[in-house]
Amino acid sequence: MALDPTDLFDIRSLLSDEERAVQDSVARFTNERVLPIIGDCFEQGRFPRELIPEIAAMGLLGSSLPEQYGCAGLNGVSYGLICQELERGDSGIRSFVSVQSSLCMYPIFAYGSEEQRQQYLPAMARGEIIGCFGLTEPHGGSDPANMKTHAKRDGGDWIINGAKMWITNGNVAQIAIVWAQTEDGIQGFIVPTDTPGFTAQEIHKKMSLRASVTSALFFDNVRVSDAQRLPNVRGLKGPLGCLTQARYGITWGPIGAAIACFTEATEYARQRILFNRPIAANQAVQLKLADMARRITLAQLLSLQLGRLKDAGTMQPTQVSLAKWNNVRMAIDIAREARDILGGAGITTEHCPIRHALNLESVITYEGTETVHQLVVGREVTGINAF
Ligand code: TGC
Ligand code: FAD
Repeated sequence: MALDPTDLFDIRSLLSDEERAVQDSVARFTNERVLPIIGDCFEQGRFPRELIPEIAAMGLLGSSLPEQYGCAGLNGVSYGLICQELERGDSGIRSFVSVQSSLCMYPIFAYGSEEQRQQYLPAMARGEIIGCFGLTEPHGGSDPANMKTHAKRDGGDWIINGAKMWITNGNVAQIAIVWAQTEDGIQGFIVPTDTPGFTAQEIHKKMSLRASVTSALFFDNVRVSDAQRLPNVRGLKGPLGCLTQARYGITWGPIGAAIACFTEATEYARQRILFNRPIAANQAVQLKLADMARRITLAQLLSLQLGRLKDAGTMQPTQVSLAKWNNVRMAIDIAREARDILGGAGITTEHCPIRHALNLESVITYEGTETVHQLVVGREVTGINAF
């Protein structure tokens, strides 16, 4: 029996019926709603906001959070498959869902008060309130411990000053989860984006993640009440805990981007006739395609096992770092190689590899650069901190 080139080890057979159903419904959404428009969105530098209600109606926002907050209550593997199928469309669509789910809803769920959960989570699951996550600052994102943005107590309020940089959804969001230095260490605040003193400025001229909104945030004496502070976490482990959730999803997403590029390159290579035969008949091209299939298979196995560890409650941040490093590197290499197999045709957005390759330049940088994740793994295996 012929094998599925995008699932050579029949990893789908390891999924539950529910996980397969989630994957199929998101795959359908990507095929029918994302793929027909995404090349134009990328070219125009436009995030397709019109998809938000459908994404919400499918239960993709905060999908792993409990049903009592209006969320789908899915497991970690299902969340991973959602990321994979969305990023098969475009990293920008997956980014939107990652930020809303893992970086905004998750901290409200994990570190927020019950009132905050009730106030925000159901509306965020419905897509009526969109969030952004402000951790990175202009002077350097890899070292968030060196944060300059600060919040000072003023009676029952807090006054926030500072700036954040490269913030996904910044100009789309109604609330920002803002991490700020306080007298008691780093704390998180839910800041409505219409609060006086808050400004979001969209970043233009991007050559990557063009179908996503990226912004700089400025805080000029932004006053929020203590009820807007996330009460149940202090210190860098707050934002890093959110990053672990989002990075987990990002280990899956690039598998989708890689599958899209691999599929397009394979079809093209079978049809493109040069020297009187398809270019796929050349050993040099087959080696490239076989290597893509090998690397995709390994990444799929890595993420599935990571998801099973997550669902068992034993997943460790170092494991997430290794998988983020491996899977994003796998995808960016495949996207570039696929672009090459398409020759000149590969440089236009008529074909997906160049768009994915450019997007993956962001994915390999955000949520911890490749080097940061290599050093996390290096620290684990040597016991020596190289940061
Ligand atoms: P260290 O000072 O040792 O630890 C501080 C505390 O945090 C705990 N911790 C973690 N907790 C949960 N998850 C993790 N991954 C954690 N890593 C550390 C740690 O146990 C400690 O807790 P405690 O109780 O002892 O205080 O910090 P470190 O040396 O581990 O961190 C250094 C380093 C470089 C790894 C870290 O700063 C880092 O990861 N830097 C990269 C920053 C980053 O990834 N920024 C991403 C910004 S958000 C983003 O990019 C969104 S893009 C989204 C999209 O559009 O899809
Ligand atoms: P820097 O930290 O300045 O790093 C520059 C270079 O130095 C990198 O190559 C890095 O690997 C290297 N380096 C740093 N430290 C070391 C070391 N110790 N040893 C060796 N090499 C080192 N942030 C958010 O908070 N929220 C968001 O929603 C968000 N969305 C983003 C969306 C996009 C499209 C992009 C591009 C970024 C986004 N980010 C977001 C920011 C992202 O997390 C940061 O870009 C990333 O953490 C790296 O920070 P930096 O850009 O300041 O690079």
